[in-house]
Amino acid sequence: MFKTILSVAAVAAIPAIASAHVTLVQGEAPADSYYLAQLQIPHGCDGKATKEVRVTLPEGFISAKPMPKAGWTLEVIKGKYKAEYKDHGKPVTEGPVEIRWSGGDLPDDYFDIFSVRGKFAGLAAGSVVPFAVTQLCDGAEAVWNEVAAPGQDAHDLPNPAPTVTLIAAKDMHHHHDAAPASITLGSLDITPGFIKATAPGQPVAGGFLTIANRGAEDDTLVAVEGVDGADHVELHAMSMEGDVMKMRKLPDGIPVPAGQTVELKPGGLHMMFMGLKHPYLAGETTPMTLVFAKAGKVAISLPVMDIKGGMDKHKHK
Ligand SMILES: [Cu+2]
Repeated sequence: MFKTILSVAAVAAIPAIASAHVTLVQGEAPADSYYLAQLQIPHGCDGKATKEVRVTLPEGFISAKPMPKAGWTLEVIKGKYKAEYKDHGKPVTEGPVEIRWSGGDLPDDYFDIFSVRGKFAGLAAGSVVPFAVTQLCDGAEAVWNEVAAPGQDAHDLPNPAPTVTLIAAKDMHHHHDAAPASITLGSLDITPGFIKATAPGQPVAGGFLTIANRGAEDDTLVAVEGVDGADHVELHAMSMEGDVMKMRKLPDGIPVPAGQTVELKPGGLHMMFMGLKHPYLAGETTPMTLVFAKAGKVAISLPVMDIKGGMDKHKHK
């Protein structure tokens, strides 16, 4: 587990003047992925209103785009990166290195969020990445640029830079499936399973989950909608006939009888994601909406997992 930069206890222990530091809303992010850096400015400089916010973008945070804010003038300062990075396969050597929002007025009693989106490149999981911030007020400033040395506790710094800790995409994924939370819809308990990862060019993918009907009424999973990356979803059954594995489409859906648990699993009932627009990659999570005849609709996310066998063996028309 990673430490958050500022615990609640630490805030409470520091008296009035530094009652809160500038922080990032999301303190963890997967390495080599997009990140929305949302900087929370909790107060002014020594009681004075903030008129300008500057953030120095860290090396390895490329192709940045700030979010404009009403009442503030936006300035993007560009420069050379220290290294060459790849963005969508193209080399990138320069881009935004500092963002300034100026001409605004953020009273000491209010807080606000300043956002910039970019992509982490070339930074390993475990990196603690600082976004140094300077607040300019009338005749005063607050600088948040201190970075903890190895072995030092960031809590001991009077003016720490807000930081984000990069984690492996796999760790993110494990965060999700460590406790596969069931989702309740009426008398249905739905436990997420997974989507089987696909190779480039593979047209279909199988999806799996478990539905328990705790009620007294039969229900039916009739459709799956709104799946990113697939044209549509069909509900299928698979069974052995002799020594041949046969699959059939279930146009009326998958029944979920009262008091029973129905498991969609490799080699049996499954969701079939048809017309894939891109491969499903292990470690990703795909949201979708399940539609039941009686219970209605519910949103769910399934992790993509690299599991061999099962779906590879048979053909779809
Ligand atoms: Cu199928």
